Amino acid sequence: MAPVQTLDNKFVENGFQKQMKSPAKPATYSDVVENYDGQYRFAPIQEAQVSRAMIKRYFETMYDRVISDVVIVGAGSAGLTCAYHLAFTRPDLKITIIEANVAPGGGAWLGGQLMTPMVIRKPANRFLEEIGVPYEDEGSYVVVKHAALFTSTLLSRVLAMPNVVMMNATAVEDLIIHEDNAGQQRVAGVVTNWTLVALNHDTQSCMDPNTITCPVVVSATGHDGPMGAFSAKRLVSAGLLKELGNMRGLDMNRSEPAIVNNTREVAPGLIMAGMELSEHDGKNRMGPTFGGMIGSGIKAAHEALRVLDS
Ligand code: 48N
Repeated sequence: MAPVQTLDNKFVENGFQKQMKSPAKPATYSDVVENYDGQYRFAPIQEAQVSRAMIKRYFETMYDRVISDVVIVGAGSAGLTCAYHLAFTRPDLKITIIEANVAPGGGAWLGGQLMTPMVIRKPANRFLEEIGVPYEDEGSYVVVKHAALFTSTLLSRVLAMPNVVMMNATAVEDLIIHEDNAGQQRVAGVVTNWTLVALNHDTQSCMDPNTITCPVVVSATGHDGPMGAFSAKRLVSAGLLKELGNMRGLDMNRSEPAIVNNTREVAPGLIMAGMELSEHDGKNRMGPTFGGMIGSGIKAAHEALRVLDS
């Protein structure tokens, strides 16, 4: 096969690529166009290589994470902030995020009523500085130009952490609940299935789930969406919570401190954060301001460490 030019002028011979040292500068589109000889090509590949590259990695990870140190249910602003703080604080922990949507991020892609700017009340702006999200300072609050700038930056930081695995398009459809010798029930992991399966159980005969066991589950499944407040509702049906508190009317000044200060272990082995906690406790909602999610996520990380170390 004739050698072809690649991005940084290196030659590929017989389909085997010479070990390429990283280019002095990142290839830019103009480099590609300048090198373009009218026949821009890629190094050759076999379809099976692509499939095996995905299958090997995904199922090795899945096999490894059936026993995790912490499972975080829900990759919204609270769950992702918890994952970031936990992974940063304890790089030794195997942290597994289970997110039902194909696209993680929950409700934090937009600021409110489909508008894009995101409001975060001080002092939660310190977290923006920590992860590198620019904002406009408006005195008692800050405004991020687009909510997706916050969420995509946080997601990239979390997914770059070597001890974090995220399984999106995967739903938690039950909790693993063990009973100790004293008869106390304790959450000991999650029951999972592909989300498309979880949403279609009534179309087929039983499509059994999978399990992930862990000593601590952080549930941050939000207050709306196809599976909102999942664990809070499951605690009621499992007899571990008498009744759902149900989220109350909007009050920014009451809701945000309440959600941060009440983030806690709501049942042995289960920590609840974010708007799911509003549903569990019957606390107010805050509407389009996200500092409480950040604070709750960080508090949930501290709670998870407390439970792990107890
Ligand atoms: O963004 P959410 O919904 O939840 P939080 O608590 O991280 O953030 C809430 C926040 O976006 C607000 O609602 C704002 C502050 N508004 C407040 C108000 O007053 O209206 O993320 C939850 C994530 C979503 O991505 C869901 O897909 C996911 O959890 N999820 C699940 N993932 C796996 N298994 C499940 N059973 C499940 N249920 C929900």
